[in-house]
Amino acid sequence: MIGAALGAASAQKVETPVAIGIAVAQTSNVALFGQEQVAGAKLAEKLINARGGIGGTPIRLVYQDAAGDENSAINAFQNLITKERVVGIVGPTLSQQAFAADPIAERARIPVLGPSNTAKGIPQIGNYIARVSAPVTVIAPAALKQALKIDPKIKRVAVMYAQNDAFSVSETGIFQDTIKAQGLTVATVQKSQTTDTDFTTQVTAVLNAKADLVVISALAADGGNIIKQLRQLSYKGLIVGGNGFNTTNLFPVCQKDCDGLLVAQAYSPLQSSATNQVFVKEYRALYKKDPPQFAAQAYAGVQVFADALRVIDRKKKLAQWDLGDLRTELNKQILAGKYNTPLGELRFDKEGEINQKEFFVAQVKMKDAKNGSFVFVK
Ligand code: LEU
Repeated sequence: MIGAALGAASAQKVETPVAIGIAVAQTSNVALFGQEQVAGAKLAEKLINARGGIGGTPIRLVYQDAAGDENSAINAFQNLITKERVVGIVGPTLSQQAFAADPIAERARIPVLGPSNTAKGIPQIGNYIARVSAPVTVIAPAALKQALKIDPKIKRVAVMYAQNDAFSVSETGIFQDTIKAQGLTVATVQKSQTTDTDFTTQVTAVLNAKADLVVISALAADGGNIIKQLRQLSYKGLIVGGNGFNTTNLFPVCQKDCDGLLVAQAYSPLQSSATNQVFVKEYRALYKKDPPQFAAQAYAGVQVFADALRVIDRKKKLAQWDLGDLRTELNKQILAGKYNTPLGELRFDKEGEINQKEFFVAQVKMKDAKNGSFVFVK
């Protein structure tokens, strides 16, 4: 059996408890998001097993740190696939990493559920790749429209984005299209890197462009510093942040300057479904705070795997499956099913793109320098 660990999946039986891989950022700047994903996944494992797992067989989440870069994500995927022999993977955190690591899973025929990958083109990476994170195309416009509701006089919009990040590039494209479609002017487009810390040049250009709205696509550490420097150099208007701003881990970075930031949400603790209300209650009990979007999406990823496995297990007990066959069947079942998750009712189209109904917008309200919350405005 030791030798079999290195061999082809096709000669192996499924082990129990059923191993599901979690390959998200546990280290690096990207852990600002990954921490929330781990929290969501842990709660899913706890609740699923408390309810009898998969027809009596518990699930076991296997964590591999995918950090913030492509190589770490590739290594995490490889370990999960060949050493840990998981049935499927929830991960990685960034689209930038998904474009590098997902093809490995596709070649090995392991189903992947992207928990937070929102760039265009993720499900199209392969047949085994789906996501529970609504794409930029459906989510980005919401916050921009909310900004126009708050301030209908907005005319000139400055756009900023991290040019070394696939998701930020994808998201800014949608933001820019929406700005034009709303009859507004793109006053300037400023580029930065996710590793930058000084944005004086870009912020100065934004001020010179006399923008009355700034729309930013970046990750949390760089994005938080952009906000701070915009305010330090006296930018007074509204700011819309993209998906990379959707974490309270941003608050220690931009501190009181985070106040007023608008961010679209693919999840709300206020969403009224019974499934969500149970999730919110359990999340609060465990972590003493409301569940954030990235936790809810990671939870949904684990749940989709468990729900799909349950359907398969009813036909033939999981322990009797050949691992390779089960992975293929699981992929099919994921795409065929309908799921009542904290994100609402989910399905997938035949490419693995998520079909989700409800979206929200929240505005940051800072209580003091470091503490604040996302207040839902839509
Ligand atoms: N939505 C981002 C992406 O697709 C990741 C998120 C964690 C900010 O890369």
